[in-house]
Amino acid sequence: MFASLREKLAGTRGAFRKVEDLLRSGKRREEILDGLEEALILADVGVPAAGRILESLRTKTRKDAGQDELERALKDELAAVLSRCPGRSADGPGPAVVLMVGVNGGGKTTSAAKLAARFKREGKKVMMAAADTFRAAAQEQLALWGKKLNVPVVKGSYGADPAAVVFDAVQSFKAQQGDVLLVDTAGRIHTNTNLMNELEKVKRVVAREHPAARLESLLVLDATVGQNAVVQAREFLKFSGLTGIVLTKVDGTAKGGAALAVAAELDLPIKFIGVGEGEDDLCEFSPREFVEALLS
Ligand SMILES: Nc1nc2c(ncn2[C@@H]2O[C@H](COP(=O)(O)OP(=O)(O)O)[C@@H](O)[C@H]2O)c(=O)[nH]1
Ligand SMILES: [Mg+2]
Repeated sequence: MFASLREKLAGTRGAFRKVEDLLRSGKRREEILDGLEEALILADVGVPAAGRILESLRTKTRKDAGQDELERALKDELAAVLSRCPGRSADGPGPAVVLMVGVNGGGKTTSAAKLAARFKREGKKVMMAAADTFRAAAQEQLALWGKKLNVPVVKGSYGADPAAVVFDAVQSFKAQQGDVLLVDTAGRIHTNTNLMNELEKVKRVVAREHPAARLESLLVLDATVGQNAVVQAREFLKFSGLTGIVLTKVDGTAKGGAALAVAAELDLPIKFIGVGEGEDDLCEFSPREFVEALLS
């Protein structure tokens, strides 16, 4: 598992090579710390997070700290940034409804399918709702995943009210006593209604129709856009229901360092990372494991 995460992070590891080179340069602590901030920013960690990490390193390491002490301290700081908002567990008792939200192309539909596969493996009764009614192909894409995973999908018609699709899906979820309902939503909408209002409406429908269900809303962010993931996410923070982040496409990008920028700036826990296009390519996010895979 660890070895495969290391492989999947090959691109991002490349971006962190400068950080490693500095640590192993044999230079004095001062020189290393001076170069480190820039190296972290170049690795897409983000200016605020890089600043905070350096400040901690300066206070927490000894004046004559060597390579090992600096490396250990850096790993601790990176893990601390990534652990800033510990995640609520996605798998508590009782039924759960999980909304996938985020911009088009970020990986919502694929991540919904990956989560469906994951929960199914755990023996849960899983359903999906195709509430992205903006693109006709979006419903079809989820239906195909449903067929492949043998998970029922409730669809609406192209242009239908997403809240109405979710209403139908919740009725059938209750009737069949499902454990997890994954709701794929649109990154854009047909009507003039604001997307965030639309999501609030979907959330209200779930709360009203299935008050016993835990509601989780995962913001799906594409790691390949690097720092822009933070910019993208800000709009979605207007939606009141967010409980966590899925950072996708961490494989094959040099910008996985964006995980640190996202964690530092959004006050939301990263719960999963996407590391490929297949149904098994989703890892539960562990800050320690991520940092060790990145820098060792
Ligand atoms: N390499 C890689 N590709 C991904 C990942 N997640 C999604 N994708 C791809 O990104 C594209 C957009 O994903 P999709 O789920 O349709 O995005 P949506 O518009 O937010 O629903 C598709 O081609 C997916 O196969 C990932 O973790 N790794
Ligand atoms: Mg989609």
